[in-house]
Amino acid sequence: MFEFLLSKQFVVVLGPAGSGKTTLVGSYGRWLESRGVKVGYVNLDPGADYLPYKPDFDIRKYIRVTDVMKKYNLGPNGAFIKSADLMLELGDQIYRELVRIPSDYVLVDTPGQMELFVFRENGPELLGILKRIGFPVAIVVFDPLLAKKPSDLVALKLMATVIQLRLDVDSIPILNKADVEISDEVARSLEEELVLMEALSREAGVRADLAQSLVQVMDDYRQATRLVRVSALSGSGFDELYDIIHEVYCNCGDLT
Ligand SMILES: Nc1nc2c(ncn2[C@@H]2O[C@H](COP(=O)(O)OP(=O)(O)O)[C@@H](O)[C@H]2O)c(=O)[nH]1
Ligand SMILES: [Mg+2]
Repeated sequence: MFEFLLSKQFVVVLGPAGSGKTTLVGSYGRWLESRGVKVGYVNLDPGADYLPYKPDFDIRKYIRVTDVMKKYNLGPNGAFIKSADLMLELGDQIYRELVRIPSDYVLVDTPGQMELFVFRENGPELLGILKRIGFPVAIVVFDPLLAKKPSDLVALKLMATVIQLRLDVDSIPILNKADVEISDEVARSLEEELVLMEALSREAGVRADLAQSLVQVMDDYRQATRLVRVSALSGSGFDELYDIIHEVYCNCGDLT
């Protein structure tokens, strides 16, 4: 099951604040290690407090949000934006340090404020660095709070698609916190696209049509269309997560 490629694989973990990125990097990394994979860890969140893993590269060595607040006399929001821009100046340094990580499988934790990483320049810049070193793939972690109704699932897949477009990297949307209950309808819609389409047709107004059309478009253009459920706390779903990441890497599986 665990094959090794010649070049480094980077699994870049993205997602909204609080979705469980940092927890997942720690627990998925331990899960891989317990199966004999030598895992490297990268923290790119300058605002991180506690990390449940030992980073091989930690952006906080160069940039800390609390220091940026003081140095530039900024509030938290301004300091996060400034930190994102300061990261850009560290490109060569980051490249040199990432190349030296002695693992072929590297998990990359990203800033809580996903939009700063994706919509400013540091995200695309970082992905460019990773592509010079090896093969990045993005997993986009969502909280089940964002999956109350079937059209929410379409919105989540669409967000992952936007990330794919913006960062030019294959992205895999996943629903974390599988221990938190979701409605039966949403759970069945996750399993079966026909159920999803049928559920969408019952939603009100323009949203139903829009969501159904988006599903069609994403089926045509995305590699991974199924939404994997995992729990970063219990480790449930990690087998499936590993498989889907692997399928995207080798572009060989049936992901629908
Ligand atoms: N119930 C539950 N909570 C989780 C899970 N994964 C993470 N969390 C919690 O979600 C919160 C945010 O997690 P964190 O990893 O810091 O999110 P990040 O901001 O995306 O890095 C923490 O309180 C975690 O304990 C999970 O699988 N289940
Ligand atoms: Mg985090």
